[in-house]
Amino acid sequence: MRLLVVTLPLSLMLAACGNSGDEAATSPADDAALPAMEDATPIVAREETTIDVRTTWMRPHPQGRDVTAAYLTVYLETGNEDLLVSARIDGAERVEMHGHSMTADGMMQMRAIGPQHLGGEGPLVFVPGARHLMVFGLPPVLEGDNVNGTLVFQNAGEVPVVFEVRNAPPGVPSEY
Ligand SMILES: [Cu+2]
Repeated sequence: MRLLVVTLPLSLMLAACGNSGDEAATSPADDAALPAMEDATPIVAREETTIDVRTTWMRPHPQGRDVTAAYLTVYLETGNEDLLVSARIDGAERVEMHGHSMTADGMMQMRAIGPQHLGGEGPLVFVPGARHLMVFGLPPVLEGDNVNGTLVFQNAGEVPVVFEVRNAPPGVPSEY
């Protein structure tokens, strides 16, 4: 799997990822510095499931950028397990699932992650500063816009979602 890595001091990480400011910092040299982290796709039983997706929101594009981040929480409503394989957003060139990890020297890395398991461990949470969707090549969106997307699950198939464009997480005043 291709790795997309941004290494920044922790203090910059929220701004970098939430506001998508530093995707351009990625370089092959960063990849070489990465510890080996295999994205072995979990094996998930084939079964019928139903999925409930909540708290779907997306940040407005930072000025002059075409990269932003989107967030959501996925609940398994019926069934034992499923796998979130990928996500699409209407009008975007591509969407990657990203995660963060801390290196031994205290740097945060943001990297593309593989399919995400949904099951006994509770809901699959995508929030600022942690697992998130990175949205590339979407024409600029503004607070108040709604953007359609699709989550692709192994068992539940394609689940449509609507991302509300907000400056702050739902429930937090947007001056936050
Ligand atoms: Cu990211």
